[in-house]
Amino acid sequence: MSYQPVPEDTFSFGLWTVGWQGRDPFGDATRRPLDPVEAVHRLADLGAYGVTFHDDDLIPFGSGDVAREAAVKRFRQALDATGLVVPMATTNLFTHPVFKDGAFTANDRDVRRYALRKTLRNIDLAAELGARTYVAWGGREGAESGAAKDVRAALDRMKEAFDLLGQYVVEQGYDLRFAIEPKPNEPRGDILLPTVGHALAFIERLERPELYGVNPEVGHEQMAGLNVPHGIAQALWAGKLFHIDLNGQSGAKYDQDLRFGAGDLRAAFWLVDLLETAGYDGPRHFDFKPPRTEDPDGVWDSAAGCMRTYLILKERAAAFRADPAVQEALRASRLDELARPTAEDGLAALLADRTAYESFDAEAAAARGMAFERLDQLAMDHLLGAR
Ligand code: 3MF
Ligand code: MG
Ligand code: MG
Repeated sequence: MSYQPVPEDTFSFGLWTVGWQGRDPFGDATRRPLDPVEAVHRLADLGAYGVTFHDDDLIPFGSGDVAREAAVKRFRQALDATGLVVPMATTNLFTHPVFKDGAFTANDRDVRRYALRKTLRNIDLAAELGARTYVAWGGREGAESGAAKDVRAALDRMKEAFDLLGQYVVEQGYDLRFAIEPKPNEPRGDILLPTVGHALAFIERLERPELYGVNPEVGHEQMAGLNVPHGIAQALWAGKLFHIDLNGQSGAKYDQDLRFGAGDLRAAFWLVDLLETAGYDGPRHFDFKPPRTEDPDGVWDSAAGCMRTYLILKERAAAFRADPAVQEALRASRLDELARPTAEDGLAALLADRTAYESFDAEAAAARGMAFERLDQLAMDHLLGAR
């Protein structure tokens, strides 16, 4: 196996990922700015199929109309030359100091109106470039202290913002859906819509819930100590996995943005197994930061590594599923029984069934082993290449 990515693998990267200059809270940039046009060419050479961007990644904040048009034209020419597509776009509502208290939920009303206009403007560009998904990460929608944010009022404002964006997309006739990206903290002390579950519940309160799904990020869920494949599975179950941000994270600590598969490799294995078997047909999008130790060659090694690890895990997960010993172990752990409804005979039959309760032998049932350890070691063997 060469693990050489091809466009059919639908790998995409944000301009801000390979373009990250390595500026962090403790140190200055370690790399020069990367021209978006060069990023497009290098990503295409590596075998990616798509590139994504925040408005400000492509058009520097504050650019006039002439500079804006020139930047878009160059970018479009690079897309045409390479065949790369733009499956998703998003808005930067967190870098400029005006967004220090958030955007859609900033206490300042004029900041909220500006944030909406900035987003609507970039939605036009996203539609123009053929994007089908518009991601919204509420990076600074949150607080550091209790009285600073009335969370219920802020959620009203968040709903108001998303309802307006949905109205706009419908009125313009754009073929675009929104994907809300949860994150528990960083850069704010606490961020609103901190997990996949919070975002899914929020979406049901919107005027057009069908227009909105989630864009979970591996590291964001892990920062909250959560099981990523479980969260993704619930999003799939709800029909709401519109997009995904793949990266790596070692447990509940600062936002590491490691390349995909670094950090919790077992979670990455189960995630790839899930995405490849559950019918997810969206892009495999990487949102990572090549560490600031890397020079430009290291950046491209890091990007290539994200795709290579995904393809290796895809192969290992398929081998795991195809292994007769695994299929036997799955039966021994009674996964087939979990797939069967509990009371397909109906409530009356359940109530009349004496074996379900009166004569049920709880002690005997309790004594049955689940055989999960054997099953998990088979997965481990496949993951480690020992089978
Ligand atoms: C931050 C993120 C963001 C979002 C992006 C929207 C800068 O931790 O993950 O990346 O993904 O703003 O796609
Ligand atoms: Mg992130
Ligand atoms: Mg992200």
